[in-house]
Amino acid sequence: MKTYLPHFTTGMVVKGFGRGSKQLGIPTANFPEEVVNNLPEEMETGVYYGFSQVDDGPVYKMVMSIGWNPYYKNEKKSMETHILHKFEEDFYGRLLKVVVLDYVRPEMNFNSLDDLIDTIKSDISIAEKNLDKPEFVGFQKHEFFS
Ligand code: ADP
Ligand code: RBF
Ligand code: MG
Repeated sequence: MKTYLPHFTTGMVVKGFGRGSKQLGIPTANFPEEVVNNLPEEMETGVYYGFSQVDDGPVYKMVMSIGWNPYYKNEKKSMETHILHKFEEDFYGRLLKVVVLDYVRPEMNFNSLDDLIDTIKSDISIAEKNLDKPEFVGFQKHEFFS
């Protein structure tokens, strides 16, 4: 495990870049700039997984992308959480708590949107599986979550 993990953080869900991630079936709840700027300096950009909670709702598994999104040539660093649960409604403006537990891979560039999506789907399977491991399961009931 990386020295800066687990990493606990909280922030309000803000509007992202509006690229239609939701239309692709992979909505990502974006954190505000201040939260992104407060990440540990040593924390590499890339894909991570852990657990997340919206307000005082249930704690769900999540995958997170931290970085510059080379596929979209972003100028701003972002921190986007895709929660592994089907929500009935959007939750912009609500409080999102996350614990980042493990690193999957660095950020990559892709030749097509399909390749990006296939890779994200594989990230999701990895998270889904690994978060059941004994070293991680306990975090779902961590006192950090309300
Ligand atoms: P934006 O560019 O504004 O971030 P997205 O298409 O990425 O737009 O959609 C993100 C929004 O979708 C989140 O802010 C949240 O309100 C909502 N949402 C619904 N289901 C999920 C989910 N499973 N994971 C993350 N966000 C979700
Ligand atoms: N964007 C990239 O440019 N490169 C990546 O390697 C990448 N990996 C991602 C992994 C996950 C698990 C998620 C949720 C997003 C990732 N993204 C990546 C960000 C993606 O470009 C962004 O969520 C788009 O809005 C999807 O349409
Ligand atoms: Mg988003």
